[in-house]
Amino acid sequence: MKRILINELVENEESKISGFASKIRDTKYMIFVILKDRTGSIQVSLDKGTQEELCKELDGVIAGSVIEFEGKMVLSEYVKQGGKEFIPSKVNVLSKAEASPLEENANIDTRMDYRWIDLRSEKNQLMLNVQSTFVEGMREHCYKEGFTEIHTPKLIGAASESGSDVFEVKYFDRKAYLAQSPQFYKQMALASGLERVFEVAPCFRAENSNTNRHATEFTSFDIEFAYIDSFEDVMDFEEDLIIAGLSKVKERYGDKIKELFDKEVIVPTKPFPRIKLEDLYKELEKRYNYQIPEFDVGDMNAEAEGLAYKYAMEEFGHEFIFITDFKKTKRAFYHMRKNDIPQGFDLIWRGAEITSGAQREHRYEELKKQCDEKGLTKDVEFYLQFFKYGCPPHGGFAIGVDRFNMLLLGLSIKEEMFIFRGPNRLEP
Ligand code: AMO
Repeated sequence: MKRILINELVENEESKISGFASKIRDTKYMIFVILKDRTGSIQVSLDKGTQEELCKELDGVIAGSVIEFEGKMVLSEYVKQGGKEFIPSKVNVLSKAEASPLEENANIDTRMDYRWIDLRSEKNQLMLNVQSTFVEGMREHCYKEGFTEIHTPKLIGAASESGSDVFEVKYFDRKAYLAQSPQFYKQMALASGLERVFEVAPCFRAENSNTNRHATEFTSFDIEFAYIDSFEDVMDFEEDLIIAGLSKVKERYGDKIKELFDKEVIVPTKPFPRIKLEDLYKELEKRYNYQIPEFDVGDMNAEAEGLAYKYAMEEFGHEFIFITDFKKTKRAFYHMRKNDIPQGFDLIWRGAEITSGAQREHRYEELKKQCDEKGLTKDVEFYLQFFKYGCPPHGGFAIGVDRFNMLLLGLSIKEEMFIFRGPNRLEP
């Protein structure tokens, strides 16, 4: 008999189901197993009087075990689990579990030690499925818009993202680095004649920071496309991309997210508000008496991001806000500049930066000048070559997938990631 899923069970039809036993209750006359698969759960009821042999199969079997049952689903007004129960005629214990070392209210670090058990909860299953659905919605949008998915190397010969620290690895008799971003290679794809590319892949950052939004390895949804007129085109595309991702999440899981996380999935309207950094500073000062510290002038910091969100909500009733016109000393060398202003942006959502993006400098001479200015030319010699033999004007951005989902569900990044990597965390 072929396994069927719990939500496919038909009353009184002989069927086979299997899954984790999330609860086993052994009473005087009955044994009740709550069996869970990816579609839901059902109570399996065994009568000690009439099903003695079957009950014996469950001797010493505790919650966490994986069990297969053959039998029939019947309707019962006494059962809480959706008024349905499963009456087995056969029991097959596929994997016998030991007692879970994870107590119900364990702290996040203990939960991470036993992450695979922790992830079995309904909330965590939803969290992972929401992330998958968000990416699915964005991928679909990219395919629809003529994008090609690429896979760039993560082992590279030079640091790929100035401004963030890089992990060094021993590479035979020389040094290699873990890619901080696919930045150089997604641009190379455009110099290769692909006009629109995306990649969903890990980025590695050797940032020794323990915040609720930084990981040393995270997943980035990277976009790069050619023949743009300005970075406005890049922001326009990001609006559509996020709307596609969030629409899919809302449609599939909006109610469940409200129920389990008490968070509303709001599909944003277009256009998202856009503001120049200088104007934002003025608003933050006027409204919240906030002044950016000297060190961060020309850039944002965590506090300013929180307030920018507050401002966007108050002024525009919008959860998203694009910030533009950063200072050139604070932005990557590859941003195109106009009147000395980097043609880039950050996107803030629910109090944190979820994206950086820009129109790129595609003119070899200009780019080389900007590299020289930052003292990088030697390190990025290979990258400069991409622009020597013809390259269309282009731009792009990256969305931190983990950070996005964390904000969507109101979690910390440790709680949100499938497996978190931080300065003190390399296991499991
Ligand atoms: P940036 O460095 O701003 O831009 O990264 C893009 C987005 O990635 C996420 N992010 C992180 N998420 C978790 N942990 C971290 N340590 C971390 N660092 C960044 C954030 C951030 O907005 N090459 C450019 C993008 C581009 O211009 O296309 C870049 O990497 O959500």
